[in-house]
Amino acid sequence: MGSKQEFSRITRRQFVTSSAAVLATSGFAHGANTGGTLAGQPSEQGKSGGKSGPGPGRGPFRVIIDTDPGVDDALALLLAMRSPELKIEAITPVAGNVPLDLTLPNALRMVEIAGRTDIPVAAGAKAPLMRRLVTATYAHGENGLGGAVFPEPTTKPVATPAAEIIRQIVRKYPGEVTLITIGPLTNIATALNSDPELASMVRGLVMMGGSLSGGNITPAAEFNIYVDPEAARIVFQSGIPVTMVGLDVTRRTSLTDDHVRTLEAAQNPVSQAAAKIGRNAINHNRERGYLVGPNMHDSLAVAGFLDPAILKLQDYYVDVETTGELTAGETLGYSPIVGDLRRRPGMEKDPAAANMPIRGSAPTLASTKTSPVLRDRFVPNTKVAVEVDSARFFDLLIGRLSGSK
Ligand SMILES: [Ca+2]
Repeated sequence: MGSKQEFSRITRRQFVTSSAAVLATSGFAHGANTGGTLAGQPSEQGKSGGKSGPGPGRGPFRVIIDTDPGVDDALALLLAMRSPELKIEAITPVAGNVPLDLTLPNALRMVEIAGRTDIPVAAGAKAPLMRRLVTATYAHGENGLGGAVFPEPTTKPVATPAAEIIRQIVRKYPGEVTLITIGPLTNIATALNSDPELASMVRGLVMMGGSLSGGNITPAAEFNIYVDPEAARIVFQSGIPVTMVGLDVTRRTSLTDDHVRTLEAAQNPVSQAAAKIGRNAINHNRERGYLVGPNMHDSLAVAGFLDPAILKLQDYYVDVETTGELTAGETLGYSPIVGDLRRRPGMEKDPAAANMPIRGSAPTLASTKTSPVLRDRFVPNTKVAVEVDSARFFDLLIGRLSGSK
């Protein structure tokens, strides 16, 4: 798409979202979660103050889950498929934790285990937009499920490729579909690139990805953004209201032996599968000497969408480092009220705070650029999860997977 066209679209959408975003920030500043609804959630949920729990009778919300299963993806998918609030229009596997020839059958396995073969599974990208695929078998095992073995799936993916099915579903239900992305953003960026109007028809995007407090695959970058930073940048700059559920909160969600024992005790196929994957993941972490985890990164993005009270959100302008030799995939969060350049409390309500310029690196002598200023004003494009109620999260996750909630 043309950059000029893209920019005007972004600007329009961001103006629309910015007023609501300022309200969200002020709600957070008062220690309340009143404005902290996740992108894509209907306004009724916002009015509830974010305190009412999930349950039948709310929704259903149309979602597409883009995923690279993946240990925590598997549990996130099972959680989603056990949640009556969600109308899952499609599951779109992408290369990430392991190659597509594993993430695709792993997604199909989860659909079969949950008895939800009614959900279309559409094969996505085999490689990032502009980079060689880097996988995370060190964390997810060679099969992507931490070594937990399940039968070959008999269900087949639909013929339509992931990016195309995303485009078709969003166009079929304009303004209704929330994208829940728990892998690299290649499929989403491909869909957006194929259809310049698509972003304006997406209700919201809730991602597991990014971090404002250091990475996990490099000191700078979180894995999903690291794998395809160019795709992530397209998403953040698309104008879609984004909720970023990153390492800032997901690294506070360690699965424990107690959780797994609860799953093991529940006699249903989903809890048994989740227990097997969880048990393997815990053992794998111990063998490798990790002090924490395994973290349930992806399940937290799904759970936060189901129950807004699990996360506290704060407005940021988020951009992605794409050119760094060591830092590609780093997410940078700009805010007038956070960090060393922050204003005094309450100042975020003052329009002057929005005059904070968005700065990039100092221009090099070889560059034609003369100023580091990328934008002359602060305009939020992302709600970043900054706090998590981990107990509430695990109550929901383990409750849903074990069948008690
Ligand atoms: Ca994932």
